Amino acid sequence: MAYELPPLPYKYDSLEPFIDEKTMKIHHDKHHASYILKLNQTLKNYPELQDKPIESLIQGLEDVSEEIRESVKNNGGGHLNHTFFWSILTKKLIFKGEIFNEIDKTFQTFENFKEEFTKSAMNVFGSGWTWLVLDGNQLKILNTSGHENPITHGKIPLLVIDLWEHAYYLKYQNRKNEYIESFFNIINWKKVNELFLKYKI
Ligand code: MN3
Repeated sequence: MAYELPPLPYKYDSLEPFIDEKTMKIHHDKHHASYILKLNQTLKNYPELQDKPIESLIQGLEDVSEEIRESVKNNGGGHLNHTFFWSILTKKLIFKGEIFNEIDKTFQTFENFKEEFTKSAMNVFGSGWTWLVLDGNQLKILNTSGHENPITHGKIPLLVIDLWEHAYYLKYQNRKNEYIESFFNIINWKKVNELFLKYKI
């Protein structure tokens, strides 16, 4: 058994004009695929880890042999983060749900949330991710670097933006702020709401 690249849950051009088809194609077919390839190479001599769901592998990173832990964190994290990222993106969607009440409760207004999330994303230095997570019952915005995933630290991801340059550079070049602004047009709030309802205590 080996990890496999899951197909994108929509077409490469579905997120146009916010994320362009070419970026999606390279990002999914080349970058995401390469993390899986390297993860499988890393686990070649560890058959007991090859059948684990990717979430369990990353959640239990501390139990992974030190020899391969960094590679599992980077490449397994790359696989998990990208799979999650694709799943919370969608074509324009009108949706209302409890997650918005919780956002208002935590950040006062949606605009405040958007502002804080954007600020946090702009502060990611180098390659990383900005997340909305559930920490117990509390919504929090946090950044991780490389391909670290918050589940390693017991927090549950609800939403994420990929801030590696490969995620936006073809279309946006240095205009990272425009990419983040665009991201807010293609969030799958229905999915985020489902996760919130599933994992809130
Ligand atoms: Mn990426």
